[in-house]
Amino acid sequence: MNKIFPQGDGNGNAAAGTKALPGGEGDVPQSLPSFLVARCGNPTSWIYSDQKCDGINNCGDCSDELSPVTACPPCGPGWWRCPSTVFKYCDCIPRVLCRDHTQHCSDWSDEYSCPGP
Ligand SMILES: [Ca+2]
Ligand SMILES: [Ca+2]
Repeated sequence: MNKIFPQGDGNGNAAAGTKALPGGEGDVPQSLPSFLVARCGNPTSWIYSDQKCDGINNCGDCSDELSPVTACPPCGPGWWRCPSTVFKYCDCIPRVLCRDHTQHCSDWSDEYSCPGP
């Protein structure tokens, strides 16, 4: 990924180039422009802004996906709205997981209500 890092500290030393991955703890990206960064419900966790409302649970607690906390739009046409049983998703799952004979919604609606992909 191409991310912007600050210049040296004025003494000719390049700033440290190692950053924790998004979702990591402790390394708050204060050097990044604020529009690139979104905070999770856990203030020590952060994600890149484009990971907000993308359907994937990047924060680990879904604070990047759940409305009204994050004010995400409703599930898109390729998604089925339900309480996910899969850690990776939040309140929408990809419709390809519908009718695959595996439970992905806590109410089983992916197998019984969802019309399929
Ligand atoms: Ca996300
Ligand atoms: Ca399923």
